[in-house]
Amino acid sequence: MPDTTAQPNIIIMYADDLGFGDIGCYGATTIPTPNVDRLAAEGVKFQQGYATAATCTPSRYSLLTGSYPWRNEKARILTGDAPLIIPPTAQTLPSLLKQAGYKTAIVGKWHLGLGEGGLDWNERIPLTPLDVGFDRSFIMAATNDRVPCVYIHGRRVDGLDPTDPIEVTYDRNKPFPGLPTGREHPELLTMKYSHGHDMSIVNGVSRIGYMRGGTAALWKDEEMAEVFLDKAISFVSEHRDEPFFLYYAFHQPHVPRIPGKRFAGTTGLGPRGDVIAEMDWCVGEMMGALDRLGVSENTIVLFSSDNGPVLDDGYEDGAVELCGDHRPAGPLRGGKYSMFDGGTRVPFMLRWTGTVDPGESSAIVSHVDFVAAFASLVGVPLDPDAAPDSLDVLSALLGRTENGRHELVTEGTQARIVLRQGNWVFIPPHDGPPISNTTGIETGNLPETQLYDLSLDIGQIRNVAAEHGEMVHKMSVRLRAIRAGDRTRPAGVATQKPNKAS
Ligand code: NG6
Ligand code: CA
Repeated sequence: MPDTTAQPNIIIMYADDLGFGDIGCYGATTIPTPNVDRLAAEGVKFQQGYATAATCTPSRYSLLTGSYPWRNEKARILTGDAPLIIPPTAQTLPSLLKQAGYKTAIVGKWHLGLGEGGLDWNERIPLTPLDVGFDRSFIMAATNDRVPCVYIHGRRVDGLDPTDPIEVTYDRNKPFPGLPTGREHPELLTMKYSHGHDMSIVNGVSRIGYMRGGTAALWKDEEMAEVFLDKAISFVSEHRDEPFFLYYAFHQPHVPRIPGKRFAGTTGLGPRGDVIAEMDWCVGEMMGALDRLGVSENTIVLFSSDNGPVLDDGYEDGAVELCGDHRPAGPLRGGKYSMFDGGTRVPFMLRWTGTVDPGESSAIVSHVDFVAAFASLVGVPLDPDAAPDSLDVLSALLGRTENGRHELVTEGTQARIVLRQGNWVFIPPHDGPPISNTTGIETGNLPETQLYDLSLDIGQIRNVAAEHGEMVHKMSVRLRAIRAGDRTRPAGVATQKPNKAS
């Protein structure tokens, strides 16, 4: 039972584009994920755990701020040179834990912007994770398919040789003269692109954006898993004797999928399966480290994913051809980018050995709730204007009740928002293709209103809008009100001292 002095360590392990059906404990049979499966078996496994968005930046924005992403128009997939989109004054998940005395760190994918615009990558970076609540930061700026392909340690590019400065641009009209691109020199590529990703070539792979210089600092994709794991374990070891918070944000299974030698070719599903197996190994290594350090019982471990799955996300890596019977989104419709549940319903589990009873939960919970729930756990009051959409669902997260959220807003790409109430899902009419011609994923765009009853129809096959006019009306009015500015966290919630979870 958490008492008023509960200060367990907290680790959030966050996969990138891992689907609801991609791991064993959620039904996958072809990709071995013994470590994540063990984590689930030792904790609470959520059947209705959600990201707020079907893409990365907005989803991570919510996790750290407790705000729905569409409230900030900058919370869309960012380029690698975009400015920081979280105001340094905001109360965030790491900053509130810091208020409670935690040491805080991020290791892995960031994708929430750096600096103030016009960043010089060779200088001290003015705005980084260190300015929104993290004591330590070892990150990639954006995604593994976007330049700059370097690690950033604190405020500096890691391993940069000052005599070989880095330049970065996302201006399509300004490729660096004389430097080969994927589009002009496909013969130089070790993995071909299928759409986009035809600009600078780094490590044999063409990326989004142009960069030159910084040769000594360039990452090697096949080593990235171990590089991040090493940093993550060092942080935990160094802070074993004080409360710590680690946001360990994997790059897997985002494109380009390039596993280390140990996992290449191990799954039969091609690189996408192999990097999921590799990510699972990282989870196991971290769990082993917690055991060795003797902190497993005093550490909450959360595992989830920033958005749903995609097979062809821009490289010819065999993900489509080798998928076989594997269903990355499990029984759900759509995937990454989609307004359907496959976009945002993700693997979601919490282990707190000795405190939380193992089991399954059908409570509806969202990453946006971590701010209020953990504020409540550690007894830090939330600022009145902080985390406008974060609900204190701590009891549900700890598996003590099935009462999670009644209402939830999620979004597909382009901030197209969807309302869930109870088991009803309401998707407003939208222009645009019903199926993406690049990824082949159903977007959720349809000229008519859609209403689904998930209690009978988890696959969102039967649109019952015509039979439930009143529900459609009620939900469209509510969605408009929320969009127009209604905050969804009742004022005053999560400002009281904890203990109510017990
Ligand atoms: C898209 C990229 C995709 C991926 C995504 C971001 C193209 C054609 N597609 O624009 O490959 O990088 O952005 O993914 O460039 S996310 O998980 O970080 O949101
Ligand atoms: Ca993602």
